Amino acid sequence: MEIQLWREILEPYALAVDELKVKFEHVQNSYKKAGLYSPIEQVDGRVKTISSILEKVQKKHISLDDFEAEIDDIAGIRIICQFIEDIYKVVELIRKRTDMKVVEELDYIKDTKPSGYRSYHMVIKYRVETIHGPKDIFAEIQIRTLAMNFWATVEHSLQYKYRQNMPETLRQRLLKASEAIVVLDREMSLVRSEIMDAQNSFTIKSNVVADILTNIQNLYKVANKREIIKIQDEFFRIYESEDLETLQHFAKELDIISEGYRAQSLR
Ligand code: 0O2
Repeated sequence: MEIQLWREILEPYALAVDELKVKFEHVQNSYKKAGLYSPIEQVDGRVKTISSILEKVQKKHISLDDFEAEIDDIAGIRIICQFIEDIYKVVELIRKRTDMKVVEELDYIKDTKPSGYRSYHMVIKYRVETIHGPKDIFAEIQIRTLAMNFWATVEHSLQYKYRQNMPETLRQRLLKASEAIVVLDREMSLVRSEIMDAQNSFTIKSNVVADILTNIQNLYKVANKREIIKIQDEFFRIYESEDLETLQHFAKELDIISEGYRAQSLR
């Protein structure tokens, strides 16, 4: 690789990161729009810096000419989940996709690294379209819980600070913290269904409220003001009662009223 060309070489990887981020964020939003609990909480992405690539090339004794084939995390996506169960749902979801091919899977949750690092890694082959034509590249997807991410972020900074010379006391402390994360994730899994229910209800309620407000806004254009005020007062009354079922029923009735006005205006 000619060093002066590195920006150009990394361009398809930047494109892949952008595309993959959009795709996984779309998955997250699709769940939310459907009023469903999303196994994806957050999506991040980055292209490995040239200094980090050079470091890996040196560490792994890779020829600079082969780095694209040998380093599979030049494009990196991180998917953060709330619960361990969500990680395996996301893994299934990725396995089923037709726009990326899984070429390697490493379960560092079941086989925790000696450092205490836990995450699910998937290496995918992904095609990007460049001005020079299509290019297949590797990308690494790291899937972990919020708690695992907290640990990995802190540990990564310390690794960077101490390189190979992390003091033993600190290393032991990080291992202990990693074990605490295992317990925390396990405890959180026990309340998962409660949390999912709460989050589902919240998403459903905000979707229903958004639909009602859109309908009321549209009614202002066609219905008389007295009727709209009556509808609005009824909405506030039901909203304050916090009864989701009644709110959903009200939304359906409002749909029928709006549909009636729409049909009238077309005559
Ligand atoms: P960065 O800065 O995250 O981009 P190996 O050297 O064989 O152990 P390899 O081939 O680099 O590992 O692949 P592996 O093990 O799948 O690790 C790839 C990435 O996983 C790392 O990228 C880290 O992001 C993360 N990772 C792996 N092990 C650890 C760990 O012990 N602690 C933390 N915090 N993260 C880890 P890089 O290359 O470190 O760089």
